[in-house]
Amino acid sequence: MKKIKKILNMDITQEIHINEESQLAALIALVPMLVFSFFFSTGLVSAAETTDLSQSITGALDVKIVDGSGNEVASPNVAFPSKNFAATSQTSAAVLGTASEKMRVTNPRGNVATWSLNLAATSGATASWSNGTSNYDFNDATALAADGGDGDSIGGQLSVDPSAGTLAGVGTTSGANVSLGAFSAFNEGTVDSIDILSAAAGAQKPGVWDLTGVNISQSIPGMQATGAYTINMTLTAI
Ligand SMILES: [Ca+2]
Ligand SMILES: [Ca+2]
Repeated sequence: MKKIKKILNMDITQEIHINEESQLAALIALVPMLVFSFFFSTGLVSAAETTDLSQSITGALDVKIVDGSGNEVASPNVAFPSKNFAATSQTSAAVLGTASEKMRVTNPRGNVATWSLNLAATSGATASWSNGTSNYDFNDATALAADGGDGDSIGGQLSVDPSAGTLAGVGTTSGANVSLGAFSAFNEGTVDSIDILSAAAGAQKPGVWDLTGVNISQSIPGMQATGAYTINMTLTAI
């Protein structure tokens, strides 16, 4: 009887041992499932999509006449000093580009450094100063404001000297490699446009520059009738 009891004890012990192994095996089998479940629940299995953001910046090479605050001047004007009627020719001098009417060139391009700024009569080589009834020339090289061999019958010549002008870079713009033009005078069919500023290859790009202090001078024929004369000129940046 005692022996049987011992055997039973042994059997019972064996039974328990079998159960422990079984639970361990079940736990080992559960580990990959737990790991998979962990990754799945934390989102490491995911999908993706991409999108572009876009931004356009527009602009073109430009010249404007601006005031001291950089605002475009509505009706730019260069007033030569008044002259008395005279029997012989005389000259009148003025300045193109002042603190309140600066010539501002804007090059917004990042890949082109070169440009030039020129001055020409808006109506072209046959333009003239006019007070509505009388005229005088702006591109006749004949001495003493006499008429020469050009297409009209009036004398007078406009000369432009940018060389003493003042160039100023706007903001962080450098003035390096931007050059003031040389003295020149309009001469019908020969000099119909005068370069007053030009940027070489090394000029900053993009950049913004202000030009002031370009001296201009006009010869007026003797016996020119009184009146308020005007001629319209165009600044072009190319
Ligand atoms: Ca002429
Ligand atoms: Ca002439």
